[in-house]
Amino acid sequence: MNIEDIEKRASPTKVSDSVYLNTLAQKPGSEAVSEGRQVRSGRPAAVCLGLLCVLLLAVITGLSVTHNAEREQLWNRYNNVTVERDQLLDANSNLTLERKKLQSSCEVLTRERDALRRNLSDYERLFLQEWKQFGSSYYYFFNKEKSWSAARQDCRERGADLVIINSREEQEFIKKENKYVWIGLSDAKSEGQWKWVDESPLSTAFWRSGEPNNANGDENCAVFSTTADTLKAWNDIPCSYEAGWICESTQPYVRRLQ
Ligand code: MAN
Ligand code: CA
Repeated sequence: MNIEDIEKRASPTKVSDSVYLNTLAQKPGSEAVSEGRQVRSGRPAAVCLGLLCVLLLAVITGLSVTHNAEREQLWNRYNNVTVERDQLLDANSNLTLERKKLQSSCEVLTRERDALRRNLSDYERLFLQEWKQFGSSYYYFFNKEKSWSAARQDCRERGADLVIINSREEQEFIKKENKYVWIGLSDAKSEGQWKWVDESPLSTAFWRSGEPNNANGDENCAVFSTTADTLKAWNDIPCSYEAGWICESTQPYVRRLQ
């Protein structure tokens, strides 16, 4: 028996210790083997991870570029909208100003219209007071004296004209005033061709007996004279003579008399 055998017998644990130690001594070697396998299997994963990172970076970069472009567009639109809003605000305040101006001029016009309406009703009253109505016409008998042309001018300035007598009834209506007045009848343009001031020829005539006689070859205007016979009242006399006159208007409004 040698010393080693003695030692094995004396402390059998030592043997097992030595086996244990050997086992321990072998362990690092076995770990290195398994690590080598791990490195070999981790490489593709790392490559994949790298690729993923690159892909992610590319996606992030792309998104960032897109985002920046969109932000730029939005910013431009925001600026445009702001400019448009300012323009609209300006236009709105201009319109508000104009509306106020129009409102005030409308008020002025309304006041003027009301004043004119009052004036008009005054005129109507005056007109009805001073002008006599017969049928569909209004008549005014002037006592002042003027030539035939001046008398006619006076009527025309009032929106009327010298009277035109179209019927026996109208003749009778005028006769009632029994005044020496011009009527709107003349043959100044063509001797013997008697025409009313509206250029119409005589439809019915109420001349005095023996008239018209164109005395002295100078009687071209007709006057309504104060005779006893209602239906024989007209005479021709020189147009330059002065007489009263009768204006006739078919319009309801005639300018205020002086
Ligand atoms: C007389 C007549 C009329 C004439 C007048 C003129 O009355 O001769 O025919 O028109 O005078 O004033
Ligand atoms: Ca005459």
